[in-house]
Amino acid sequence: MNRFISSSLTFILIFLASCTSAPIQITLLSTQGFSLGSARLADSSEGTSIELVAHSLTPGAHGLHVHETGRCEAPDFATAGAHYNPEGREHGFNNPLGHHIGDLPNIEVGPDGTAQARILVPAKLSELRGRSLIIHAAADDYATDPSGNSGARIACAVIR
Ligand SMILES: [Cu+2]
Ligand SMILES: [Zn+2]
Repeated sequence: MNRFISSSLTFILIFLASCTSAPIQITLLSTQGFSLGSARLADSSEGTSIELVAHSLTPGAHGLHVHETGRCEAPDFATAGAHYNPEGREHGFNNPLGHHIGDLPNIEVGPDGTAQARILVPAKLSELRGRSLIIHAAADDYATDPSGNSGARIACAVIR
């Protein structure tokens, strides 16, 4: 039920955003430079909505974050820096000292290696420009500082 309500709300927010701002489309690249999907970002009254579509991933939960620097360079996307954290907090929704603005819910990859997600980030799109969106090899545990034990950075997109 909660899931239904939140996805309905997200849908409405995306609809409203589509009336008021020009969304941007970004490409998620693997460390070898292949496309692993894309994301569409749009301003809304509540922040920025992200509509993500990905493929060729391992099934299961994968961490997803906004990282502070818009540089996706091989071999490991370390150039993207830490999670976007303008409020100087620790990592994780379940951390009493959390969480980063760049912390996002895990994406669920199906048995066919694809995933779709709609997410709302509590920051204006203009604030996210020049940063990056990253998918990790493992799930974010929502608690371990600074990155939720989510493993390697496997896909990266510059938010232009
Ligand atoms: Cu990350
Ligand atoms: Zn974080």
